[in-house]
Amino acid sequence: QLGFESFKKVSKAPGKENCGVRLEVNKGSDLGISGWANGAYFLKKDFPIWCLLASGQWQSGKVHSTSGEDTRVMLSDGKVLTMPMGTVLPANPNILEDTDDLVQLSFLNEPSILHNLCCRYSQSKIYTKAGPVLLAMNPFKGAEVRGNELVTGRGKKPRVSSGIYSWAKDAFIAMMNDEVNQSIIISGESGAGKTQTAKVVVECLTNLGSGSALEEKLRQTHVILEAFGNAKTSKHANSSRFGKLIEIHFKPTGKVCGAKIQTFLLEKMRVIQLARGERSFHVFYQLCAGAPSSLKERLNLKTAREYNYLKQGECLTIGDVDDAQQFHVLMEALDDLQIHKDYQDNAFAVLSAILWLGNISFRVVDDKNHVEVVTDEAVTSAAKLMGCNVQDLISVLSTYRTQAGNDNIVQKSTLPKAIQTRDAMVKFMYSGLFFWLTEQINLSLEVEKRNAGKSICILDICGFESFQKNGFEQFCINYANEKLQQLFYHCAFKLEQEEYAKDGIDWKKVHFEDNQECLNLIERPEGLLALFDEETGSPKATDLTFVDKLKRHFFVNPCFKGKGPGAFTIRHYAGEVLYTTNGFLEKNRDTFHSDSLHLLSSCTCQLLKSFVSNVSKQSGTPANSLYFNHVSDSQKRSISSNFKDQLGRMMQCLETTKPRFICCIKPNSMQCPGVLEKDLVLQQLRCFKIFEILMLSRSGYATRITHQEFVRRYNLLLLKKIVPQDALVTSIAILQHFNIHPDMYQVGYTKLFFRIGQLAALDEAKTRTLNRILLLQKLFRGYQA
Ligand code: AD9
Ligand code: MG
Repeated sequence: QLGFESFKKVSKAPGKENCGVRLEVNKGSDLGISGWANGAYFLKKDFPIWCLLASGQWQSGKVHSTSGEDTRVMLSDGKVLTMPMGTVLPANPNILEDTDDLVQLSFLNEPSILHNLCCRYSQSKIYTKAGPVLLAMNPFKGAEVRGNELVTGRGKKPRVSSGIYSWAKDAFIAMMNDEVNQSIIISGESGAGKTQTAKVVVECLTNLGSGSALEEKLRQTHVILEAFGNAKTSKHANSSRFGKLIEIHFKPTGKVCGAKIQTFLLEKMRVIQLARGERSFHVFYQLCAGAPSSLKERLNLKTAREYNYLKQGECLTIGDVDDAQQFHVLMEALDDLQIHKDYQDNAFAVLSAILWLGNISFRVVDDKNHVEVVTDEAVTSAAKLMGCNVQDLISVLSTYRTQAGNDNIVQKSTLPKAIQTRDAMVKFMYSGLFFWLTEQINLSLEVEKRNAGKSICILDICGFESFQKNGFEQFCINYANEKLQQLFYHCAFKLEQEEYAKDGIDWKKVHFEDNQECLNLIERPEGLLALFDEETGSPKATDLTFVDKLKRHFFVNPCFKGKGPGAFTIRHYAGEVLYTTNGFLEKNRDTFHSDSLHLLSSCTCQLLKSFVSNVSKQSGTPANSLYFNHVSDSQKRSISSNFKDQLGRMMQCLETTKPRFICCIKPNSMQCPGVLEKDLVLQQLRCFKIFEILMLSRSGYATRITHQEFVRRYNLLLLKKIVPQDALVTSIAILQHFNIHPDMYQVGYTKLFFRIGQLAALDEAKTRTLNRILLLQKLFRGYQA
């Protein structure tokens, strides 16, 4: 994998006598044990190998004989084949078959890595480390089969697999030792398991911080946010249609002391528009199916199939999901988080009002397509639930004002304009409700006042999406994923290698292709977003003129391709996506009329009123705020510009922490337990650049620590104190005292760099020494007594 290089010295790899050697390459750099793998070294009789068959599949076998360029191999099924050079790769000894860290593999090649993941997956071992990254394979089955790797938390029933528990513990320990806020970024495509993994991580962290009350509250938080923010898409029946950042705060002692949730990127379009086979947010169906009869009566609730907004997707139920029962689970969660019953009623009234607004019909009254609102149950129910006058609602929906000199002229709306006004109001109401809920949840989670402690945040956003038809929403989601991927590459490769260079360390540089080109296409000053904004602001522009503009500008851009009228493709890090621009400009404008805002502020429904005051609050949005779902006329900012700013802020926020990454992998597209489609998994591993990360981990130094910190932590291990108190000198003395092999670390100008796992050995020695000291003290006290 590193290419061929000549070498002059071969030595055994320490501790790996059976499966590896070290090379000193002519340039003087040290390649580590994988360096010899691509030579013909392994092509000797009976060596285990992988063969690339004509079908494109890798099959295991062993070397039978070699002659010239060709190798005779015996496949595992007994067939003997002659394989040309380059189609045979070395396989790992069986003992490494299900190692829990891929860095441990003697041979890092695609078939070996896939084989390891397959073996582990078949044993329900879903978490595997790939150097600094944790891979999580979606088991598509319940918690009871989380495998035979269960751990017991502090005094709690075992729930979580040790693979993820110890990984989360590393973040916790790093926060405690290094006193740096940590973040855990969970990525993966839609349905890969991000949200479930986020829940498991939260459980581990609250458990580590002995916060069982908070853990329970956070569990109820997931229920509420999933009811209001998840929906069935064509790919995933419980897809998150928003992003969330969960901050867990700890006291300096390590005890959990509170949490905060920020939600963002809510796909509010889903309330008004559904693709076939998809559903709106779960809560609507839950409310219709599960509301007790008194509530049903108060809200004048019908069944889901009677509402236009819900029935347009032609999909009202999900497999064996019982929406009515889910409603009771939701009510319980709202109660547990102490959201006042009156507020709950208000929130359900807003939901019911939204559904009735969707049933309002318009009558065309002239040949110019002007409309009037049909005065029926829909409009009267909506007005009643909102707490406004029916006539006021009718006039906001069917008329608009223009200014002629000093006069306000009221004109009738056309049908599209009336529908747009109504839908904009609905989107505003729903996103307002969602934001309000997040605030309520936060009130309940802040169990103790913030203190001088640190935090760990967990990020879970909508995964990368590529449907047959992709619109504005997919563009936003994929752009957000592109940003996260950039942070991932940045942390995993760029920063890592820059740090080696800065500290004067020798290492083998690993080249990788990042996604900067795609982000440039989207973000640079003359890029796609800038052109999008230009068109959005131009009254004459249409979706078609927008695509034409893109085609002209990005004619030669390798990440962009124009596709027929009104469509284009972007080559994302995770594959090419075809976008159809129908509705792009209008969605981006997101016009929300000030008349609608006035109407809502005059409603007797307190919740609706508060949404309006939140908009004004938002004009002075704090720098670290992540919400941006309310947009009004007055702000005159397109959704995409807001989106870009918010993403930028989110990135800044994450960059102040030490990010760690969990890459969720979807093993098959049918969402079946136990099935692993190798090509699908391989494609995801390639997107995450797992192979390159492993190469870097192998040749690099995963752990680093300043000389001062190292001395502070391990000085007590030195029996004889060193007199000149230079940190660097003391560091080296400690290393020598413990006979740490020189291959396992490098001494930089300011820091020590260790290979993976080395510091753990020192930590163990420290614990042993401390225990001995404690025992001696005890004995001494006993002796004195
Ligand atoms: V999306 O981007 O929000 O569309 P996610 O969040 O990546 O997506 P999710 O976590 O919701 O996917 O997982 C998808 C489905 O896989 C879940 O509904 C579960 O049925 C299943 N899953 C995922 N992870 C686990 C797990 N650790 N244990 C059991 C799991 N089932
Ligand atoms: Mg999700």
